[in-house]
Amino acid sequence: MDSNLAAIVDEALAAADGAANLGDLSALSARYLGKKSALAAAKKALGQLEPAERKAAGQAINEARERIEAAFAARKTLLASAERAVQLEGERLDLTEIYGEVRRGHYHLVTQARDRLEDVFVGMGFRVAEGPEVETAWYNFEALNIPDWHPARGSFDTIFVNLGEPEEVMLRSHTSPVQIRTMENEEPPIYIVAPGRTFRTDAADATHLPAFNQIEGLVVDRGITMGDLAGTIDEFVHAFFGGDVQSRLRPSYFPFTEPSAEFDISRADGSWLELGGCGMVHPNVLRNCGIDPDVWQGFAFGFGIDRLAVMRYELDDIRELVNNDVRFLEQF
Ligand code: FA5
Repeated sequence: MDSNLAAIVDEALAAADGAANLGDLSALSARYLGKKSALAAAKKALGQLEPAERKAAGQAINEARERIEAAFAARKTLLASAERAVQLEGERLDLTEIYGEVRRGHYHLVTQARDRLEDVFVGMGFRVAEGPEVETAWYNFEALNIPDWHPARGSFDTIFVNLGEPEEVMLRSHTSPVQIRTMENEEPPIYIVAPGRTFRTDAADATHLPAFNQIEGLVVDRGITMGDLAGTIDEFVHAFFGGDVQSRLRPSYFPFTEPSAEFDISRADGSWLELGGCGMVHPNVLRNCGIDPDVWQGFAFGFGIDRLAVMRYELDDIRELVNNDVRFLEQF
């Protein structure tokens, strides 16, 4: 009986090892472990043995079955993974065949400008903050000292969203709401820049886009003066454009800064180019955010990133940035 069983096991193990695929393996498994197998027959024959012999013989048959089952299971795992690898290889799509040679892309030039701006400001000690693109009238206007009767609301050419009260929810028309969100949530001193998308009803032309990018700067600390603002802008302009470029402030008006200024940068031909607006944070704005203007002062600035890219890369038309013509974009 024992030598007979050993022969069955040897034969079954060799058969499992030799199975070329899962189909063959399943047929062999039926032959060595199924109802008509030699093993099943041996089990049936147990009944004819003396009770004393029956136990040991039964155990031997069970052990033989376990060894055969283990061999089949191991072979099954191996064949299944090999068959899967063949299947995956067959289904693999070689996309390079469709597009020919693989070309490496790069960031869009507005993203490059934005990344560089962040690098320069982080190098100067600012932190990058963010805010939502859909805003309420409180953040886009009220808290920035622009009540609903204020004529300045009109100058922002706002795109309103049909939600809640009329003119209550809008696509932000500038990044200045991030000033409010930051001051509401953080204690001074505050040194942040907030780049992001902004939206206005402006029709697209050579210098305007309806969806464009701004970067906002905000500093709130003790003893901050207009000199700090001018120095920060000058430092930034040198770091971003290089040592030869100068900056200047010109008096202007924004409801959320007092005094307010536009800032320009010098061009090679000696003329000046407007970059954005800035000023000392208006005491009403600080108060709206629960900050005491007798203790804390601040300055803020905001300018267009797309316009900055236009200047830096000397483009003729801002619309080139959104036409998505790869032949144009891959030059930068
Ligand atoms: C503002 O949006 C103020 N929030 C800036 C500011 C911040 C002032 C903090 C004081 C303190 P203004 O509307 O001028 O200001 O827009 C700022 C810049 O955004 C412009 O100088 C310009 O560079 C850019 N910009 C405005 N409209 C467009 C447009 N349609 N397309 C492209 N760039 C634009």
